[in-house]
Amino acid sequence: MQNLNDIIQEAINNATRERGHLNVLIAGRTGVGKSTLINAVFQDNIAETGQGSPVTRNTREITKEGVPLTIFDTRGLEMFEFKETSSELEKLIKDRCSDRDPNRHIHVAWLCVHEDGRRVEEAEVELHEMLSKHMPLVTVITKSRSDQGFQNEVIKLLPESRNVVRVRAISEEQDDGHTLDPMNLDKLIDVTSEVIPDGKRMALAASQKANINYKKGQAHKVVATAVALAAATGAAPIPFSDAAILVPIQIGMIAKITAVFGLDITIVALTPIVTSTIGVSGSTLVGKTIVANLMKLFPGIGSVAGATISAATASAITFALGEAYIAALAELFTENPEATPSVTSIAEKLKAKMKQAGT
Ligand SMILES: Nc1nc2c(ncn2[C@@H]2O[C@H](COP(=O)(O)OP(=O)(O)O)[C@@H](O)[C@H]2O)c(=O)[nH]1
Ligand SMILES: [Mg+2]
Repeated sequence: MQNLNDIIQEAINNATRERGHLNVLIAGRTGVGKSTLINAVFQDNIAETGQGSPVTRNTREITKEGVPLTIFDTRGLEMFEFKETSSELEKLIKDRCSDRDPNRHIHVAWLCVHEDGRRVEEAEVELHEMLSKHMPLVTVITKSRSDQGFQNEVIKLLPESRNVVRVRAISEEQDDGHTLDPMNLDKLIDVTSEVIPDGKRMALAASQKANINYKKGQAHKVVATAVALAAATGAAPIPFSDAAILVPIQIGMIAKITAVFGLDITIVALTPIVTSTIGVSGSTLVGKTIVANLMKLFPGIGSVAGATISAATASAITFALGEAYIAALAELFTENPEATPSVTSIAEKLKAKMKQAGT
């Protein structure tokens, strides 16, 4: 029988590997709002607080510990010096995109043009052609407040764009006293998700803070996979004493949901969440205890018929646990999108959600 710590560590390794790493290139003239957009969309104000290092004269690579994202922030792509900066950038892109490790490829580019100017420059047309040869390109119209046909013009002038999205990254006070709220940042995530490789969606869900529903959607997929696995193990009724085979599936699911929400997936962070909800301590050898505890926590769901658990019960408990965890995290993130919830608050919220589901 496996030690709980080992099961949690294995779940963390799998979740980290499956989540992978996303690389986003953000291009556009100085002042169009790239840094503001990055801070509004991604975790932890990464443009301000992240580690930046120059990779070409005009491109910075920005990362932040714990966020599975690298941003390539390009500057100086104005007409002046354009040819030179563009070919340096293309060299970097080719280099990264031919790397054997897909975690090093640049998976998507956002080309930012601002609505104030209502102009697309020749340099931007060329840049869009160059970028779209190597990766899917989404054109972002920043500082949107009044379209006046500009979006259609952008679609015409930058035809290789996979999508054109109008966004507003920060709220804006109008002269007449009312404010325009940030706009379409969630849509930008949905549109980006459509063009990146499947395997990068967990990393996108984790890295961004603008679209809680997107995190939920990716987490639901994790639950569906775990439920199918649980059902398969229970295809022949599981003798109750062997019910521990469900435990790695469920802890694996918890780790992946944690990863999708962009939370810390270290043993220190995950162990209290697992142990406080299922009521065993870290050094406990996992037996039927955990499953028995889960059955107690969800009294309404499934039952032990004689000495066995059916496939239906195995998947029902797994589903209830996964959905309770998603509901708990979604609520914490909705209440406070800027802050990372503490382990204690997560464990408490999860227990409350499990109680609701069980009654
Ligand atoms: N009103 C408004 N101002 C914005 C928006 N996005 C950026 N800005 C402002 O535009 C200026 C340039 O933004 P910045 O992010 O530094 O541009 P960058 O040079 O492309 O990184 C700053 O003063 C921002 O506050 C927006 O959505 N609405
Ligand atoms: Mg900037």
